[in-house]
Amino acid sequence: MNDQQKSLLLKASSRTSPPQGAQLSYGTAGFRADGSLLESTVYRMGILAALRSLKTGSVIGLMITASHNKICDNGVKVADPSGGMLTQEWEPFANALANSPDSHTLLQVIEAFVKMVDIPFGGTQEAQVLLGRDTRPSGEFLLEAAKQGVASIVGARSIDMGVVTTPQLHWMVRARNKGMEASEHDYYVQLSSSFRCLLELIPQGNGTNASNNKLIVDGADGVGGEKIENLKKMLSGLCIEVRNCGGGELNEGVGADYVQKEKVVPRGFGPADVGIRCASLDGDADRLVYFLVQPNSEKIDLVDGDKIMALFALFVKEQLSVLDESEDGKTNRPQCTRLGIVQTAYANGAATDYLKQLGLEVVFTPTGVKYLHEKAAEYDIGIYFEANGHGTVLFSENYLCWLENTNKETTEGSEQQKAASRLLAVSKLINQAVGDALSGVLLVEVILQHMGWSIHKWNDLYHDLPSRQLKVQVVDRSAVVTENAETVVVKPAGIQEAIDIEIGKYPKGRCFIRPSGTEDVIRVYAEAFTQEAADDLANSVAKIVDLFLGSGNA
Ligand code: G16
Repeated sequence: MNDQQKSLLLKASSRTSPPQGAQLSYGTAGFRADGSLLESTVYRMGILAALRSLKTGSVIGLMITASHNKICDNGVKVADPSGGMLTQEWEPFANALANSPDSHTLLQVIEAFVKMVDIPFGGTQEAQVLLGRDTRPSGEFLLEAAKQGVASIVGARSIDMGVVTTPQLHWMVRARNKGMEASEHDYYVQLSSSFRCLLELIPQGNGTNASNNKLIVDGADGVGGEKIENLKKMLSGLCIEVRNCGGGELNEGVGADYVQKEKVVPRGFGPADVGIRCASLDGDADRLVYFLVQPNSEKIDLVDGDKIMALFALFVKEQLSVLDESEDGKTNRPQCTRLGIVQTAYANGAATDYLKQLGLEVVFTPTGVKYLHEKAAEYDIGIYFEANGHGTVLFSENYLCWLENTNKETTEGSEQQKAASRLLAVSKLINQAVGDALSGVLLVEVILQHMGWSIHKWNDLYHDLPSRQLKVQVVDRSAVVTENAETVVVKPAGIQEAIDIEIGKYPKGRCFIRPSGTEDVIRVYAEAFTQEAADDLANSVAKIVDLFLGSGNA
């Protein structure tokens, strides 16, 4: 690093410092805290994104969002060249940057890291960072902080993509690095054209009637509602009504997180919606769940991320079995083709059993798209979903090449060619960078039409075991350390044994705890044979958490 760079960094970073006494940590999906505390963190992530761009020679993304969190919170997520989450190898550097107490320490941290990973400085290479934000009021000033962070690195420039969904920004980063057109309009064009292609490939006789084509979307009063309105203009074959489009408070009694955790109707929905297919996005539109309003009740029938995954898996499996048979009846598909299903401990036990009964390979990772995505990318086709509605379908480059060839080489209009075309269209429709509620909605809708299914038929694929999720406030959530994809607590000593004793009291009981990486709480998940038992199990384990780690409030 030359002197000009050093003095630029010192001068620019002396303007902001981290909030006193706060220990910032790169969590499940980047940093999250009250928006007013994040100026220095976002500024510093601007520096990190610019350095990452220099190191990789690729475009990097920086998204300002706190997704499902309450409106006063904000956060920052970094998108790597592939469009996926920032490589985990750089997370310790992100933590060190965010927590450097002053500009001199910050400079030392940067100098040491630049040397360690050998970042090319002062060359002709230009660093480029795409910036985006959701609709939170603190987003505007935090975006300025990000711009200044990028500008603190000589040769780096930021491009402001404005208010976008998180998956749109990730998609843009991926597209730019592949040399493709990457505006918001290009995103809508890709989604709508691949959706149309899948509609055209629906077997004759299938396809739902017009009255079944109505979908009501809850936009969580976030960025997704407006974006789905834009997408809608380019679609035919689907009637979408959007509610909670920004007029009310973000994520308050609305959105995918609320609907999935509370299992009640979101604001703006009611008895008139009974029988109609409904879907909820979260605040930055990277999660999607479906639901049905129950008659005479506040409750809903939830069709969560697990069930979306089951639908996608069935469709992909159906296409693979067609491809298995060549036109002369011999096996056609490459022997090595692997379809993998990735879940977390939050997956309902009934969902996992169902997927295994289909003969699918099911594996588990800790919570967090960064873990699921990495695992799913090991397969030719990897489908990952969290029960909370975050997920996608990944296709390996090799497998896509094979599909392209099959599409060209098989007889025009044959079943094999149609199956290959469908999978190719799915790979373009569903976001390859990260879970995306907008592309998820379109894939769900077209598969339901392909199958000729109502949401009821889809929901009946299997029946969820009753479950309950709770949050417990504790003094220090980092005191909880877990193993085995978060199913076993290894610290504090003795807590797992106490949880096991509770679980033993309930037939089909399952329960785990883990520290949240996006909120300052311990999460408790319980599953049992009846709703009452699941509630009791969750409540008694919440008391154990309070006893061991306590706030004294449980
Ligand atoms: C983020 C992650 C998800 C994770 C969720 C909750 O979602 O991307 O993978 O499931 O946080 O994480 P935790 O339980 O650690 O708080 P989002 O939609 O909030 O960005």
